[in-house]
Amino acid sequence: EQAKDSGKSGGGDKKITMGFSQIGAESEWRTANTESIKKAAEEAGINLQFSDAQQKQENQIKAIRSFIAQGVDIIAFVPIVETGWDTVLKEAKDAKIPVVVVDRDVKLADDSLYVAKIGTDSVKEGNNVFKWIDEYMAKEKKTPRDGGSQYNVVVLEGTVGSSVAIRRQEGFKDAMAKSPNAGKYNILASQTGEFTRQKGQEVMESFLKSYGPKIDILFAHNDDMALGAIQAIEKAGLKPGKDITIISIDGVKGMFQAMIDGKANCTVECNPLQGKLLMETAKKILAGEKVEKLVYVDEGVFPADVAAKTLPERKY
Ligand code: GZL
Repeated sequence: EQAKDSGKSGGGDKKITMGFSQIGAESEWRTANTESIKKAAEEAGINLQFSDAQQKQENQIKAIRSFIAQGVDIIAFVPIVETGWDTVLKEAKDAKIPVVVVDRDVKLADDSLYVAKIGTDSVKEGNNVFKWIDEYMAKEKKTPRDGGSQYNVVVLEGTVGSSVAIRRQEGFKDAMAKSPNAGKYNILASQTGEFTRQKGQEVMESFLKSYGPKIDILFAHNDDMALGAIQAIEKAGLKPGKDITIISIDGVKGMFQAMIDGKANCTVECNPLQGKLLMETAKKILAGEKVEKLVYVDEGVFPADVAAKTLPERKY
């Protein structure tokens, strides 16, 4: 018997309408993520209703409610923080509108409230950060700046409560705990810089005031905060990338340039180009095809010594 036509497209050739709630424009990475989604929607012939939440979860919830009221065919969103989504996603399910989670994770009582998650493995990114640091400090035979027996580390964390900040920190600490060199590292301070350049600079200024001469390593949860911190380190009369070893996550062009300038040491890629996979997944869902619950996009690790060669190939 012909499945009851819910009036939703995907089966026939009626244009698909997708409601997309993006968190904002806080970093070069986010901008690239947005561009990728808009470009992919256009190429896929999908009508994109795009909403920018200006970093507020309540604006995302409002946007999702308006997509439900509009009767879009499918909803996709980047959850700025991982909790607080159960009610609004239940409303989408009751309205028979499938939901795809993009980039960050949600924590729900009932995982059936979303059909698929497309993004990156934040724990692995955190693991890669520590593994690179451990190899680099050994290879460079660096001595701790305070003459002690441990490398002192400061951390600029991402948005409080975001799955990415929680998992990157977890991955970093797990890899450290598992390393035979765990005793060589001491996390002096760890505070959110909200993924922005401005806040990263401000928090690094406070770290330098409290611990300046002791800091050996900066781990920033994203490149934008690292770029802000580099300005603070220079203002304090120190050499970023030399006095303080700097590693962050994303792999944006600005960070490649900083490495070419000798002011940073490594970036762990987190791939924002998720638009094409999202649109393909949306079409499959609306055509009634089975899709993977969780798909990770590819990502690598880029130390300073490959930065100049790699920069021309970078797409974001
Ligand atoms: C990572 C993404 C993070 C980036 C930041 O998956 O959610 O948000 O690392 C961005 O640059 O602000």
